[in-house]
Parts: sequence; structure tokens; C-alpha cells
Amino acid sequence: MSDAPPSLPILIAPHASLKQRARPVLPSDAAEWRALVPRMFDAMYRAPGIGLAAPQVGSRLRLVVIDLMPGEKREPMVLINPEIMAVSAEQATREEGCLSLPGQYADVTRPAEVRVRFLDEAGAKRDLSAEGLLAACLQHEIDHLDGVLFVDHLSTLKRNMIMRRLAKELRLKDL
Ligand code: GNR
Ligand code: NI
Repeated sequence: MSDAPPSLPILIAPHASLKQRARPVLPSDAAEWRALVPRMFDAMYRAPGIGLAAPQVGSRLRLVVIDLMPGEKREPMVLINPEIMAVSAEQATREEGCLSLPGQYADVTRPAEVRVRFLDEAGAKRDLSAEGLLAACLQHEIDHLDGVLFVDHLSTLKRNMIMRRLAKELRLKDL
């Protein structure tokens, strides 16, 4: 007992790893992603957050975990090599946050509905149609795999304001 690995730190922007494009998970990566998934859920539930992408914990794999119900009735999802296959013309705006930009929130406009293809933990090909919070979360997480943060969807002015505020708040936190 008590041989659980230490919990994974979540990288904070501006960290170079958050700007990199992750690479597809290959069959030979099985041991690595299987070890990583429970540690990603642990970091996500602790935060707490509703999603986490592997680049946020320093992994270069195209791997995402999501749980929109991180409280009592958990509904964990693992998405390997997720791809957006289709998006709706209709857009939706909602407030987003990101564990890599702690304490920062902004309204982000994205397609209201998406169809996502991915491999599940058993290696089965899955198709998922989503709207609402799940659609936003899927796009937010897949963005992370491409080195994109929610602030990259905002105007330069708003993005700079948020990045400066984050830096300032983190500076104060360390005093
Ligand atoms: O916890 C999170 N909440 C959230 C809210 C709206 C849209 C996306 C998200 S994902 C975020 C966790 C995170 O940073 N995932 O990368
Ligand atoms: Ni995020």
C-alpha cells in the first residue's frame, strides 16, 4: 500500500509544452497511456476540473480525460486520438476556464455541436455527438492537443489582459 505515484502537477501557461502539438497514440504507447490515465483523472478530480488533456501534465500523447460530473456520480471518459469529424454551423458562447490558466475565465464562442471520433480504453472506435457543455469541453480538450488555449479564441487585447492578470496573480501567490 501507499505506493501510488505522486499526483501529477498541471502545467501553467505560459509553458512551452502547452503550445506544442501532441502526437498520435500508437499501439506501442499502451503501457505509457495506461499508467497516465488514472493519474490524469486524479489530477483532474483534485483540481477540480471537468476535463484534462495530456499536454497539461507534460505528456505529448493525444490523450484526453473528461468527466462532466466530477462529484458524486462520476462519469469518466477516456479519449485516445480524438478527432473532430463535423461541427454545426450554429455557434454557442459560454464561459470557459482552464486548469492551466487558474482563476481566469472568459466567454468563448465555438460551434454549438460537434461529432468526435476516438478510441476508447478498450481500443474500440467510438463516435460521439455532443452539444452544450460536453461539446465545449471536447473542443477545449482537443485544442490542447493542438497547442491551443481558450484565450487563443479571444481578441489579442482580451488574451493579453488575461495573461497579464494570470502572471500578476501567480506572482502575488508566491510572495
Ligand atoms: O474544468 C474545466 N472547465 C471547463 C469549462 C468550460 C469549458 C471547458 C472547460 S475544461 C476545464 C478543465 C481544463 O482546463 N481542461 O483542459
Ligand atoms: Ni484547459
